[in-house]
Amino acid sequence: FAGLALACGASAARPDYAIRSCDGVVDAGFWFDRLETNRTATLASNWAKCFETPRIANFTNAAARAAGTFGGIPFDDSDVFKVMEGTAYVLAAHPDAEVERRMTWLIGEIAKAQEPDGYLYTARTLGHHLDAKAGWARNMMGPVRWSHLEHSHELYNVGHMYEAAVAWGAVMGSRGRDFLDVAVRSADLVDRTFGPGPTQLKGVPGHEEIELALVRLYRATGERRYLDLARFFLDRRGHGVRTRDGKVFAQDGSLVDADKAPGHYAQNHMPVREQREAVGHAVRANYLYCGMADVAALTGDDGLLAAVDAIWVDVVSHKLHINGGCGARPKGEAYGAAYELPNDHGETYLETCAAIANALWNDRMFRLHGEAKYVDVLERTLYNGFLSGISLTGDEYFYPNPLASKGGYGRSKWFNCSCCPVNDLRFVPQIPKFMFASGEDAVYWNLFMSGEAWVALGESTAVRLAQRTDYPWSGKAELEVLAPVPRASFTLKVRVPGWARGRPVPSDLYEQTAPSSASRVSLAVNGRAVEVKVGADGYVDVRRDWKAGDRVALELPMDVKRVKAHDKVEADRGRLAVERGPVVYCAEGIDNGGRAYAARIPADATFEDAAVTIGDKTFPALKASNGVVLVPYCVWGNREKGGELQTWF
Ligand code: FUB
Ligand code: ZN
Repeated sequence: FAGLALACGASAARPDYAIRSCDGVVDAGFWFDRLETNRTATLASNWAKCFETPRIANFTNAAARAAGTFGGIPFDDSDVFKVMEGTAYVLAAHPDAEVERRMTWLIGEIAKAQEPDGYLYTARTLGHHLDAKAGWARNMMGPVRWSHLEHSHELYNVGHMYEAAVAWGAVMGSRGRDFLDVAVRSADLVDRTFGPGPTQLKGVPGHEEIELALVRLYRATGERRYLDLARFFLDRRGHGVRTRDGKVFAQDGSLVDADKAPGHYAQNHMPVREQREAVGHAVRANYLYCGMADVAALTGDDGLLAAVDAIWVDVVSHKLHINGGCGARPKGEAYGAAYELPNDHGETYLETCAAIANALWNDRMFRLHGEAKYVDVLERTLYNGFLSGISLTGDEYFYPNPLASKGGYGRSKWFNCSCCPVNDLRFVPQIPKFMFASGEDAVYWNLFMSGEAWVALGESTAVRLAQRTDYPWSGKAELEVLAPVPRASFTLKVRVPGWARGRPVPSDLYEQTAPSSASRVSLAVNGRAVEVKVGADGYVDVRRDWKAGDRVALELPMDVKRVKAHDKVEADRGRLAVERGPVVYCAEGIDNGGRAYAARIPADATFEDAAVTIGDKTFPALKASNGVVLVPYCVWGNREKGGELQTWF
């Protein structure tokens, strides 16, 4: 690792993320239900749609070189890759010969669809760019390869392919080599084509994704060129647009209105190292920030680190919706200005993909810095603005996730541009890995979900941990040490969520109106109380020699909290939101006589426990003393389609 850091010309010794993720298995409770629904319903619905629409046919047609047969949008290839990535994760835990056969067949078709030099982009292979009747989708592509990168998604698509191939390789071992070979052929072509050399192209992907994917491919293959290429793409952004005093200038030197500046949409307005604010298309942005964190971690590049740290502060201080969603503006699916946080359907966006990318980014920020504030943002996103994106049946989806609606908005089975449903499929199986993490001499207990994991400590020690909890409906969670091998002297870092300490987000963007309930957090080891002294990193440290059978009991007070937004947030001014634990509550028309949008709850209302039944499940609800019924925001819209919604009262 030291050699690697030196070889990168690292400015600090940062050989990789300081903290490692752990593969966990969730086996009961809240997330188990969602994982099972993902496996049994979302997977099938995604595959069916990819077969019904031309998405998979585009690959089989490209494999047969059947020119003129392309259907859909050029970035539809990425939907298939995301489905394949999600399927790989599902198969890892639940082998299924039929699904494995389908994957193997499709990988074969993709390999045939790939052109001999490694180019893979079915729209061009099928000649869609030459089809005069093709309409707007044809204009997404330039006349020749890589000539219209702002919109072609040529690099974005293969980025998702690399992620799928790495996932498949991890599940299948040497039997997964075919897909990795496709990825390597593609990455080698991209590496030959783009780079600093005099004959190489200098363009950047209009939609980031390949940067983080190249890092994954580097990790899977050990091929250093892929990491260098990721860094090259990062460093090429913003080239040609000069900045002075924070102002943006066009290439001819004229001052440009920041919002209309060329490149803002794709974070291409200034070099990434100079960027300090989140701008533009939110999915692109959040994938970019993931790539910046990855490259910073692997190279010790402090310039990238400073930029991504500052952008994170900008998002959590000014641009994060209460549901953890990102991207306030429907136009351009983009981040808005500071405190521009509209709530209503049609006025806000909060794409499910942006929430997923936000979660992936915050996991990386946590692994860079080891602070619980990043997990607070991750958790808020998971339980609210991400999860709302999928129906409880697992086969209907939101693309935008508004916080209020006058009616008429509901989930759909699919979209023409269907990036979100396929992203859900690949993201849900990754959630268990956020449960625990490990540092050199510490285990981080980050998220509360029932399940087990092996946690590696250093190179030679592993600990098996299990947790049991009804979180997020109960604040009690119990951790059991199942197997320390061979020794287990380490610090258990117990996260005390910001919401339990009067700090719902790591900024002053939202605040609770009641005093902090931190004093009522309790922690015990083997039945003996431990002082709850939360460190500056957001954890209570419990250091001891751990042995099998040790038990840690955590209890977080699950009071109903009222939350107020910063005064500068016009959309929320004079309003309060209601939360309990990590869960944001909302009012739906169906529980409130059809009217929820204009529902009012007095600021001093009290709440009593209630329940709603959705399908065969019962969910906790709240009944305000003036009669308004609230349900967890993530389950809204599951009983009535197109009903009214309100989250800020
Ligand atoms: O451009 C590909 C995907 O389509 C984006 O990530 C989504 O926001 C949607 O625009
Ligand atoms: Zn999406």
